Amino acid sequence: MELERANLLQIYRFMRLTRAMEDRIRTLFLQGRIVGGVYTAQGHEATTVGAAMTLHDGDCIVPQHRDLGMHIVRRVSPRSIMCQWLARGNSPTLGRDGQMHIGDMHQGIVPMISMLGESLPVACGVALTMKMRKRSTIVLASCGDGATNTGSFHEALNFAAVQKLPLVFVIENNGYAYSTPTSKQFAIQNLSDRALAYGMPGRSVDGNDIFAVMEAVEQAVDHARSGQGPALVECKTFRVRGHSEADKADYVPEDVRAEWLKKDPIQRFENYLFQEDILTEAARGEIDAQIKATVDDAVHFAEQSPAPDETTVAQYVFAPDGPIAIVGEPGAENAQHINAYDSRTGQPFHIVYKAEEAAGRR
Ligand SMILES: Cc1ncc(C[n+]2csc(CCOP(=O)(O)OP(=O)(O)O)c2C)c(N)n1
Repeated sequence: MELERANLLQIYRFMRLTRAMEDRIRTLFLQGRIVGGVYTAQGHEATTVGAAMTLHDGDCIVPQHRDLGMHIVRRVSPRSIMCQWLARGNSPTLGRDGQMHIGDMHQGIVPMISMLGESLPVACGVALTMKMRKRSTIVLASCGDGATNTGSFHEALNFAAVQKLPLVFVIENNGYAYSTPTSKQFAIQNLSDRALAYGMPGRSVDGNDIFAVMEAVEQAVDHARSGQGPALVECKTFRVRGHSEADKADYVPEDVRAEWLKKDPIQRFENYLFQEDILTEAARGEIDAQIKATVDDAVHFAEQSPAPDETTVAQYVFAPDGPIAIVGEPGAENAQHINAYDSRTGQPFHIVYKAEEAAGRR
């Protein structure tokens, strides 16, 4: 993949912003300003940002709980993300959730399902829709190594392969599912072997190397977009912090941690940019300042935003009666999800079917 200097710097900014947002989220948690759990992905930035960078506008992502980097690449605003973590009334979930369980069909982001693996059959459904509508768009769905041991993961891979869906699976193998190491989860070396078993190409790459991730995911995306069906990429990475901020991760042997810390994805990419004279000390200083200003603004905006209105607590909890369907193309300007609410107005979408369309859909 040939990348312009400007693109490389943009990728660097996305990775840095992802980490800076998470650092601030942790601080807010320690200050008691964020309630609930905080799940971060320090160390995953090459995987999350690199994978999302390979997509086109109109493609769809189905991210998981550690994929803040994918949301950043898809231009979800830091203000909106901070409102979500601080559970403000104008957050994407209108204050009903305080983690990365967010999505926006206008931006082609399907909100994750908290139960591990369950988002993957949904990703199949979105990809099947694209295929049936003869679109050139694809879906990229991610999950952790732990999620690959659920039945839904295997059903999704099988279904996607049989149906030749335009779907790319990205596994973020960070060595642990909570405290369970991969050696206690499965008896194979590479999770990409599972792809081969279902009849789709699979590759395993260094998930801390942005170039390796982008090259492999781009190949998988090209495969899916060209109508040849799904593909899988396993990105081997490391979660530097605990499963959540409540977890000290003392089950990770010190030598394992030390080895991975030497391979920090942002530091590696930054070294490359300096070596190639793409980044200078002055430019890095400017980027530092821009990122700090963006994060400060997001926190300020969220803190000024209203708390959720308690009189609406029972609203938006249950699906409205009627058919559940995506109207329009996922990721397209006109995409609407009948079970979703517009985060800007807090109003449910009003879906009006034309009679003949409704007949065709049911
Ligand atoms: C079916 C199911 N079991 C358990 C959980 C609780 N849980 C949430 S994240 C997690 C660890 C997931 O590990 P992995 O899939 O490797 O992703 P990682 O958190 O390491 O990125 C667990 C056990 C859950 N959400 N769903």
